[in-house]
Amino acid sequence: MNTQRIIANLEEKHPGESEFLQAVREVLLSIEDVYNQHPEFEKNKIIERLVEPDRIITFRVVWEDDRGELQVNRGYRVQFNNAIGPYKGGLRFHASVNLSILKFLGFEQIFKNALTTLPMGGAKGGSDFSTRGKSAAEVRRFCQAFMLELWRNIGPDMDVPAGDIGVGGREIGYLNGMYKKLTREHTGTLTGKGLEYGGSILRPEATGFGALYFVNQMLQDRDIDITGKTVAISGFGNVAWGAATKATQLGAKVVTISGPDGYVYDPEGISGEKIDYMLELRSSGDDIVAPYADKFKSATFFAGKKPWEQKVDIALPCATQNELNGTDAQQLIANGTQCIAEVSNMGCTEDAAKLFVDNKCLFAPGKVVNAGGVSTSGLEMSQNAMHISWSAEEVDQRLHHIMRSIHEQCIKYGCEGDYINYVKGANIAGFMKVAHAMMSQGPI
Ligand code: 2IT
Repeated sequence: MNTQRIIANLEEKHPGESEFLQAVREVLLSIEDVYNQHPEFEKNKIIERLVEPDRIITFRVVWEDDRGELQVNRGYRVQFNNAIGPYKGGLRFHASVNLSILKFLGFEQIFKNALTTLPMGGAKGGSDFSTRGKSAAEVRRFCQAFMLELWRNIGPDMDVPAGDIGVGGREIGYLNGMYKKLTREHTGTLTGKGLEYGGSILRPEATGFGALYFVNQMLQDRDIDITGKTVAISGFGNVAWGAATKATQLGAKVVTISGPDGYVYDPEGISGEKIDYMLELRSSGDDIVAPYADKFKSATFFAGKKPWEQKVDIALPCATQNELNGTDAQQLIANGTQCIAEVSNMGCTEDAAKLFVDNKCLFAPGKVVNAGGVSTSGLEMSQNAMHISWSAEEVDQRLHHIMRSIHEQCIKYGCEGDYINYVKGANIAGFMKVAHAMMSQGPI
């Protein structure tokens, strides 16, 4: 494979899509050697096919705000690759959403989903609509208008959306309600549903819980005990909440959370009612964490700063893409941080990720660390298909098993002497599965 040529072609074709190009570069550079050892990949034009989505659907979403004024947003669904199963991936509602971001997320989702061991293809969707500052009625009207267009393109064996940033239980409820109304079928076409209408127990916690199971595996592999370790978490949404909950349960001490306004440092640990307070902060809709430091006197708020400047043992970006840059990485390395795990998708910039790998840090990428979320969505699909529901123990056991299996795949493909290159391991393992599935099914 001529990686440079493929990347140059893509850059020429999609000049503005910086996030998508970044995600593609990371995968191609990881798999280059393996790819060149298998001439059948080249012969089947696997890379050229993989970087082109199966299809992209864009649509207009018109909804009425509380003043009676019409608002127009753009909706998207990027159905990237269904070689190993129905399209699967979240919906992101955020003002920053554009095609580059959804293509990067959809591309990452292909490999992530392949690693989960479950039969799911890769997709992503969403809208440039932001729930911030919107009333509950506005969010409901938007979700209904969004589904009015999307419903023909999804289905339980075709494409199964879920949540992502800005799309939680409330939004999935409205989306599912409208889908059910339009199709007259109650199928498992969305995941992240409420427990009363087909959702899986543990799905809200799953991304954060799975991430901590994975981090614990990474540490145990190096004979490091997580008990008593300090943890910096960014973000304060559903993923950060799940990660803080499980980190605390495992005996670690979470000392930061963050929002667009800055971060709070709480040396006494963010546990118990403080974790519950994160949910309250989130549901206020203001998207700020500063009130935490007013409520809990042990905490200090740092306006406009990121938590990576604090000296901690474990760093967990849980907010959004490229939230940890090269300068942050240098700071973490200088502080002797023992483990950095991306819980957000592509949480680290390219130079930050490269610094961690070059310095042989214990570092893992989002597509393995956060795979517990979509895995539990896959388990929700299984339960829906069988018309049953599993207990918390059953789901948690399966989640554990999946995260262990992902870790093993990283070791299998990522061993470089006594260093485990999780980026390389994840990309090769995911790629091999998808490439073989594509070749078995012909040039389509
Ligand atoms: O990034 C992700 O894996 C998600 N937002 C979850 C996707 C899903 O289908 O549960």
